[in-house]
Amino acid sequence: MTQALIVIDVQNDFCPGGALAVPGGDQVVPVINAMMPAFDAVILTQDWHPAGHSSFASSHPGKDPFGMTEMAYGPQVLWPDHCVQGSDGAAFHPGLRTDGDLIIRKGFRPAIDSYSAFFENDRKTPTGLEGYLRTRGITALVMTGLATDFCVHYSAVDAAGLGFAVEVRLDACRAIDMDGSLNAALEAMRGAGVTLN
Ligand code: VGL
Ligand code: ZN
Repeated sequence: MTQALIVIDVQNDFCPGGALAVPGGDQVVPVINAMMPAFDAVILTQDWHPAGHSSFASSHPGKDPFGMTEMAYGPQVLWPDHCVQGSDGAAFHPGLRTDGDLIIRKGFRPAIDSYSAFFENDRKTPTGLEGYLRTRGITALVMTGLATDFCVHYSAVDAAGLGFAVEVRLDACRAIDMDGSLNAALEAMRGAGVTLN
């Protein structure tokens, strides 16, 4: 079995002081760093939005962050401006080891958000990660990072659906938890056959 560690969106904007801070987001950094040496491959993702991205509430006059809108592909949460390409907020947390094998960026298409590391929020545009993993013979994934209830959740469910063995390490994740989104995410991951540890 070839096993990869997937490190989702451990970026400044998702850590305390950031534009879309996840409570305790920075606490995952030492946990994830310590996990890295045990894996055949380490893959990091970066949320990577152009300025004025359609997932930003600021792009929808009259709408507030954490409200909802309707996109061409369905309902979409509106977020504060975050992880703008090249900004400090989009950089990895300075304490995170980034000497992994691959960094994959997502959410760069102006009209589509992307929570999952595999498919964008239209649920069909691929990021390319599946091909990378398959061509490297990787069959098992351990997922960590931010946020448990959004990007980790969608990445884990997609990976399980693609046939990878998926474990989420909850001690290496933190959640946004708006309107019960953490419990819903845990249920969805369990239902998809993801192991929660
Ligand atoms: C994320 C909301 C918006 C995440 C990214 O990384 O979980 N959440 N963009
Ligand atoms: Zn985002």
